[in-house]
Amino acid sequence: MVKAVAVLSSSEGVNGTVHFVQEGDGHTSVTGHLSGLKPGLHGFHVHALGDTTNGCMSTGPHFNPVGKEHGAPEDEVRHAGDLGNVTVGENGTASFTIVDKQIPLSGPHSIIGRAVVVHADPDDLGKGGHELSKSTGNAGGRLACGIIGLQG
Ligand SMILES: [Cu+2]
Ligand SMILES: [Zn+2]
Repeated sequence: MVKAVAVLSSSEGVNGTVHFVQEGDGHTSVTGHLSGLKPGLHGFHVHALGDTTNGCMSTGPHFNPVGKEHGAPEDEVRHAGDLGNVTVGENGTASFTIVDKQIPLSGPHSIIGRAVVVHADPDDLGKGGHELSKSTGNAGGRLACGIIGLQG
């Protein structure tokens, strides 16, 4: 069993920890806790690069190893990194578990060394009709990010 963790922080007071566990059947369980966010939906993705030299901007686009358009987690056409939205409650925190089969922790499409990003706005899951819907889900600014690293 491979495990990984990403620690998110930002100067705007958004913090969190996201744990990843690759199950034997190829699915990865993602369990996260975030705080300091405004209530509502926030886009949540794996971005391609584990580079935060220019903050979350340098984590690149959504992880997309097979060259598809942006979509919802349950869609056939989606970026591997498209994990949809997390729901933040009135107290500004979110606790969630996502199970996904396109974000392995080993092999050629591994997400180790890439980054998780939480956005300012909801991800429209490719269906908003905005010019950015098919690339980013029009999820707005990158509020916080963390590099996905192996965990013992
Ligand atoms: Cu993103
Ligand atoms: Zn995407």
